[in-house]
Amino acid sequence: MGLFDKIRAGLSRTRQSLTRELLAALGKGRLTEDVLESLEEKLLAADIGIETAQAILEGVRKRARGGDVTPDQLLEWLAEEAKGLLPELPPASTLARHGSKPYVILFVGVNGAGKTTSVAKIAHRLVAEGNKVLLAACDTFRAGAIAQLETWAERAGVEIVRHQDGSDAAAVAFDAYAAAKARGHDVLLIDTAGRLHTKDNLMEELRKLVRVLRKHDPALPHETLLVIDGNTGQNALPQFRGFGSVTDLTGLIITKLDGTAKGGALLTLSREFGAPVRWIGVGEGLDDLIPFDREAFARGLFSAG
Ligand SMILES: Nc1nc2c(ncn2[C@@H]2O[C@H](COP(=O)(O)OP(=O)(O)OP(=O)(O)O)[C@@H](O)[C@H]2O)c(=O)[nH]1
Ligand SMILES: [Mg+2]
Repeated sequence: MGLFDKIRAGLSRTRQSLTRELLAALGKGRLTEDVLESLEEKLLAADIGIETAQAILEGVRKRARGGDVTPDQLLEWLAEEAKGLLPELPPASTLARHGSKPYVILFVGVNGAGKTTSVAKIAHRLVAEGNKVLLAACDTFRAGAIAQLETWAERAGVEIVRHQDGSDAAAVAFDAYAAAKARGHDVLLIDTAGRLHTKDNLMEELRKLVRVLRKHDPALPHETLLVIDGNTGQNALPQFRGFGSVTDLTGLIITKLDGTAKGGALLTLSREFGAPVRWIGVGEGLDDLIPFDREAFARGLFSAG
């Protein structure tokens, strides 16, 4: 499956309910104020935020110039407007070629968001692109977390640096960086424990990890990705603020889009959070993480079928 087909398949739940509702709201194809209002309701129901929905519809209103619109035309316009709201980025999969070796990516997020799986999926992809990848098992908190990452490392065919359960996560990160440097790894991916952004002591632990890592190099980590469960929708805003107060978030990973009809929230997250979506998760397998592509995403959200 190509990138576009995968994104389309991953978004099918959101798209199918959204498209059906939008076309029902369009009725006879006249874009009256009433129809626009009910289109707005449908966008909001897909968890697209109010400002984002209004911006999209304002674009559609201008394009329609008071005339009629066919269902296909409406979807096309919606897709184009949605795409225009998303930042244009270089593809995420080239992220390891930025000249820093090892290139370090830290994964953070609340419990069960999909951090460990995303680490494995990105490792898998980077290996396929010819990179030597190392994983740091910095979730020393949850029982079984290290073993879980080891299993994924085996599947992805990469090495891992680990200490014992309950050990200091910052020390693992420090050692992993030294190991990556010494052994010539291109990329170091750091898995961390799930934590609630409201728990001060846990957030302090994360702050410490970053501080200790920076003893190697103040530019570390090169990226910090906040992993968000797609089912959280727009409610992810407090998570973004909480984690963002501890470390500069460079991007988002939205997981589990395959299981939610709230995929529209991604438009708002990307636009209003000020950190771009870099990857989206559309399944549990190693191949089910896709670099975010605004064109494919917008069309995957707004198209028939
Ligand atoms: N369907 C689907 N499931 C996913 C996706 N990403 C992760 N999962 C599942 O979500 C569950 C939690 O994933 P983990 O990667 O363990 O999450 P985590 O953030 O590391 O969890 P903690 O370490 O406990 O905080 C697992 O059952 C994954 O298989 C996705 O994109 N789609
Ligand atoms: Mg985990």
